[in-house]
Amino acid sequence: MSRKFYITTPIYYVNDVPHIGHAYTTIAADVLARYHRLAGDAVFFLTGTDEHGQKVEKAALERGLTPKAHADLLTVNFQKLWKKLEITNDAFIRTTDREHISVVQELLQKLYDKGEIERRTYEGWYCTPDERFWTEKEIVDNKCPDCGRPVERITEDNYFFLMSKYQDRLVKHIEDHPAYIRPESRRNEVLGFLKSQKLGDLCISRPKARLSWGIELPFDRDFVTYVWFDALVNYFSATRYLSPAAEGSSEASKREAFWWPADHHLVGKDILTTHSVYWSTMLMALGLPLPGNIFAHGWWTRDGKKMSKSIGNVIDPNEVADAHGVDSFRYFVLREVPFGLDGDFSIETFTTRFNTELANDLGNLLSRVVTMINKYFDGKIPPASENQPFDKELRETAALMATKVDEDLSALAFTRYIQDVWTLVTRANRYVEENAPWTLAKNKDLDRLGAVLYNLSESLRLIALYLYPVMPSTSQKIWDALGIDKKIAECRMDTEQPWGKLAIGVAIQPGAQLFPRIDKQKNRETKMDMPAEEKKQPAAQPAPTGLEPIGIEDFMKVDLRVGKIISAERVEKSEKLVKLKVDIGTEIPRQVVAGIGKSYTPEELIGKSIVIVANLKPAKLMGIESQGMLLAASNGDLLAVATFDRETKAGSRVK
Ligand code: ME8
Repeated sequence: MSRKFYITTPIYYVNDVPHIGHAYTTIAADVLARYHRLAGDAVFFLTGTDEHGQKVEKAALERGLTPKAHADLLTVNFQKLWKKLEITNDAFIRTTDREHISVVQELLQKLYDKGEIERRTYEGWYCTPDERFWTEKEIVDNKCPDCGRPVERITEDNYFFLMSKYQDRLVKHIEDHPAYIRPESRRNEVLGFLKSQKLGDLCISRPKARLSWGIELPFDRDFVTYVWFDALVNYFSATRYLSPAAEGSSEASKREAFWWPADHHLVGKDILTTHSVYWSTMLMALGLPLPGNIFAHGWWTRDGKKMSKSIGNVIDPNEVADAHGVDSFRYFVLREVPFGLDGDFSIETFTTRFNTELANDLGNLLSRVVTMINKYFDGKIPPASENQPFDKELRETAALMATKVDEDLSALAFTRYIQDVWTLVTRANRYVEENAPWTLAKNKDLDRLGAVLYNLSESLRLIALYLYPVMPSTSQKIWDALGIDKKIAECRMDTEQPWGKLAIGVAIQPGAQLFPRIDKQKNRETKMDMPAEEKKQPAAQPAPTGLEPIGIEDFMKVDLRVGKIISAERVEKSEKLVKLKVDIGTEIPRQVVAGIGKSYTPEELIGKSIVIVANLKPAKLMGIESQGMLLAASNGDLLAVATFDRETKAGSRVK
């Protein structure tokens, strides 16, 4: 029976385009998944998108889309990026999946029936963008202590998960399981917090009147569940319907039992509390086993600054990968910063690592070896006929690397892992100097030259095997170049590990240079190392929406019409939605439901000439059909509806 290995990334919000931070967690998870597959384990690697809640609803509204239509569009950005970065996730979960929703409701009902959820009246300060309540003591000048935006006083009934009663059990679990929260500094932080403060209960509902975009509570249809309750459950729900079959059986309960609990949840330090406190106590209340480990890695900045769309300094992984290759990007993010610490991305450091470590150390090693095999051995792997002290040292370095890397990855120490593989790269380069193969060639000592080149080729075979989880394409290229007719992805580490597996006499297949050096000029041309301000202008055109540019023919598919608002009324139980009747020149006016109720009174709207998307498929908002959409711009919290500066006829086309 194979060992199982279940690894997850956070599910990312579909309110923005993916950036280096999202790529970082996902690449790290991919390296572990690939390594464990090589080790022969049964692997389940899960990633996905978090699609409910206020943030997503707001982002959708700003684009004038329904939340689902918006999520459908943005989730593709993540899926495409993962494909490009050669991420081998076994499944991609979306929290709008029917099966996920049903598991969330099942678990909510179970907790409710067990008395773990209670209805209470709650009064507090609410930060809408962050979707959370704050106490009087926590707010600063009527503003959210986290994001600095104004908070609102809200009194409402809500449902609470009785989290506080699990405080002691959670402390004990963390203390008894030293690997539960990693790295150590984060574990101490969580323990420090849990030991010094009283844990509150967790409000896990939102009244539909305030937020409709969420999973309905099965025991009270006036509420949806808090987005974090929904999101965290993804790790569990996926085992039922997205996991690989468990030992031949695809039955949901068998799969759940086989895969749950996860071995690692990889997360950024920003969401450690939700995972270590909310998720752990939710699982305790449900009577489910806790994951093996929650690893909170550090935060990436750009040239020492926080990345933000408004500054224009966000690193787009697509851009780096397109300019310099996927593998070098994967290599850099894991090599540069020890997993767990904060890191800074600068194109200068990227270029230096690329040119010295990838182009010089590794790329040149391969090209020297294959060039000489071509020249002196007719392009065939020469026999290893001798055994001299340097040879022994090289083999010992390879053996030592093999024992160390396993420990490194068990500790999620990616940087150390790469460094340990590099001890063989460095040793092999020294071996070249020590043996001076060009002198051997000049002296016609072909026996020794053959042995030297065999040992170097064999070292490269092993380097590629171990680098494969980090740099899959490069590693395969090295094997191809050495004439090894196998896919690393289909190999087993233990069979490939022994020294001497490289077949003698096989024709090598030299390919293109692995890592052509980057010159600074090229970076400038691709705008990768320009200061953020300089770069912002030209990049800004298609970037703000995160959507791909379209041609005029696509734009013309949107039927925009002048619409005159003839009636307007608020939708019951909603602060935001307004039901409009709009004359668009047709016999029957259109009914349009728009989320502009916080910015306009119905009276203000009547008589306005606005822009309507007239060929949008009808959608239901809080059960009311909307037969079109109006255009509006977001201006902070206030929306501004697009109107005309001259009298226009209802129904005229807007182009
Ligand atoms: O928090 N540096 O989603 P999210 C390093 N949907 N990592 C970064 C980063 C940065 N600058 N920026 C983002 C959510 N990340 C929730 C998660 S899970 C049940 C729900 C990575 O789109 C990092 O992994 O805001 C971080 O934890 C995650 O993206 C947050 O992604």
